[in-house]
Amino acid sequence: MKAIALSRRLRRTPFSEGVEAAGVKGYTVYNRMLLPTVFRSVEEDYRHLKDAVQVWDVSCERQVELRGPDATRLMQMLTPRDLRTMVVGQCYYVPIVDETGGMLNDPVAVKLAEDRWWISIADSDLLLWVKGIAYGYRLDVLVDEPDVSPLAVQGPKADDLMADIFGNAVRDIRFFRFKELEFAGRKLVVARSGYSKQGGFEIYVEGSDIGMPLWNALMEAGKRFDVHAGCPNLIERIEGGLLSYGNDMTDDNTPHECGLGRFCNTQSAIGCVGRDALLRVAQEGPVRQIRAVEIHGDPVGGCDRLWPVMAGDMQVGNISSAAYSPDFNTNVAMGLIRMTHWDEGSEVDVITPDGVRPATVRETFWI
Ligand code: THG
Repeated sequence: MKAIALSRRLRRTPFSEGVEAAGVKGYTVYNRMLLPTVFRSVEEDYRHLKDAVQVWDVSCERQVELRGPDATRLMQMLTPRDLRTMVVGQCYYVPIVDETGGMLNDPVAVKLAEDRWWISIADSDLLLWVKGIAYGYRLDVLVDEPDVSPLAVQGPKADDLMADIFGNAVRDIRFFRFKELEFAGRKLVVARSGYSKQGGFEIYVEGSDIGMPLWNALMEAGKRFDVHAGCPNLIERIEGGLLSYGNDMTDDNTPHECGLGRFCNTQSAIGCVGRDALLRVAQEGPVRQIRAVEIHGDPVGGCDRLWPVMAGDMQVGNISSAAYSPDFNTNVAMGLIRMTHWDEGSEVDVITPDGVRPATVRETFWI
C-alpha cells in the first residue's frame, strides 16, 4: 500500500512529534486521527510490551463530554449497563447500543462528577448520536469533544515509571478507578486501565500544550525501565480477547454476540434506548458469538477482510482478527462463530487469502 496523504481531516495529536521522533513505522486512522500501529516490528513491540513499559499515543480515543443536570440520565440512555451503583472516581467499560440493540461503540465511561462524564470512544462517530439524543429529548446537558487526549502507559514496569512522574499515589489506584494527580501544575485524570492485559495506566491529558512536556518526562524517567514508544499491539490484544470496534463487531451485532453480556444489566438499565430490543434478544440468547480461534499451520498475515470459517461446505462464521503469537506458538484469532460450532474444541476450516487452514474454536482467550 502507498503512503496515505495527510490533511486537516486526518488529525495529528499532541504527541505526534514524540511519536515521529521515536521512529513510528506505521499508522492507522481511528476517529479521523492518527493511531500508531508499529514502532520496531509488531513482534518486537509485543515482546517489549510484556517485558518492560511503553508509552502509547492513544489520543484517537476521543472524549465525548456530558456536562449538566441531565448528564447521568443521558449516559444511562446510551448503555444497557446499570450505572446506578457507579461512583465518582470509577470507570466502566460500557456497550453503547442503538434502538435495535446494535452496538454503536464500546467505550470506557469515566464518571468525573455527578453531573459530568467523559465517554472515551472507540472508532465511530458517537458524538453525533449523543448530541442527537440530547437535543431530541430536550435534555439539560452540554455535549462536546474537549481538548483531552489519552496517553497510555502499559507494561509490567508501568507502576514504577508512573510513580516517578506522579508520585507513589499512583500505586494505590485500583483497576478501572482514577485519581486526579498533578503534572506541570495541572490536575490530570490518571486511571488504572488500558487496551492491553499487561497492566498500566491511562492519563487523560487535558490541554494539548502539556502533551509533549509529559511525553518527554515519561521518556526521560523511563530510561532506567527501558521505556519505548508503543501502541496497542495486534498480537497481545487478540491473546487477551480485547475487541476492536469496526473490526470484530459493528452495529450489526448485539452486545451478547460480542460476549459483552457481562457488561449488560438490561432489566435494570431503565432509560436505555435499546432496552426493549435487548430484552427480546437476551431472552432467546444469541445464535452466534465472538470466539477465540486457533488457526493451525504457518504464521498467517493480518486480517484486512473477513475470512470465512467453514464446516465442510457450510459457512459457520468469520474471522475478523488474526496474528501469529510467539508466546503460544500458534496463530491466535477471533471471529463470530455460529452456535452449532462455538463449543470448545470444535474443528473448522478457515479460508485465508493464502489457502484453507484447519482451526480449533476455543471458549476462552489466551490471556
Ligand atoms: N481506553 C480508553 N478508551 C478507549 C479504549 C481504552 N476507547 C477505545 C477502545 N479502547 C474501547 N474499547 C475497549 C475494549 C476493552 C477495554 C477497554 C476499552 C478493556 N477491557 C478489559 C477486558 O475486557 O479485560 C476490562 C473490562 C472490565 O473489566 O471492565 O479494558 O482501552 N480510555
